[in-house]
Amino acid sequence: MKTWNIAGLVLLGVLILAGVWVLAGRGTTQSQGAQVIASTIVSTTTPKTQVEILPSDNPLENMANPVTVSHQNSVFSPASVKIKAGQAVKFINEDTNPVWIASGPHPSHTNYPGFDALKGMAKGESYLFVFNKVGTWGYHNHLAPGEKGTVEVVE
Ligand SMILES: [Cu+2]
Repeated sequence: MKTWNIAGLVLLGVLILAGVWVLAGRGTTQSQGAQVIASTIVSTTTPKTQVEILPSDNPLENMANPVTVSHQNSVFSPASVKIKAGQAVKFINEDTNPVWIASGPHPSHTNYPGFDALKGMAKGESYLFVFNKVGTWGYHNHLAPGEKGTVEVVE
C-alpha cells in the first residue's frame, strides 16, 4: 500500500514536470514568433533610400513581405524603389488627406495597366501591388498629381 502511494506520487511529479515543460516550450515559441514579426516591421519601414529585395518563388510570400512606401506630409518615402520582378510593394497613406495610387501618366494611367488603386485611401489604409513587368514605372497620387514616385523593376 505504502509502495503504491510513493509510485503514485512519483508519477504525479513526472506529469507536473511534463506539463511545465510543455507550457514553457509554448511560451518560448510564441516569443520567438513575436520577435520575427517585430524585426520584419523594422526592416520594411526603416529604409529611406532605394531598397532591393530578392523575391521568393512563392507569390504568397512575396505578398507577405512587401517593400513599403509610405505617403507622409504629401511625399512618397522612399520616392524611388528598386525591386525584382514578382516583388510586392505596399503603399501606406500616413496623411489625413486621401491618397489614390496610380500609374502614370495622369489622368489616363495607361503606362502600367492594373497599377491603379481605383480609389482614394484614408489615413492608415494601404494598397498592395505585385510588379511583374520589368521597367521603370512612375506613379502619382491621382488626387494630387504633383506627388510622384518611381518603382524600378529589374529581372
Ligand atoms: Cu492620375
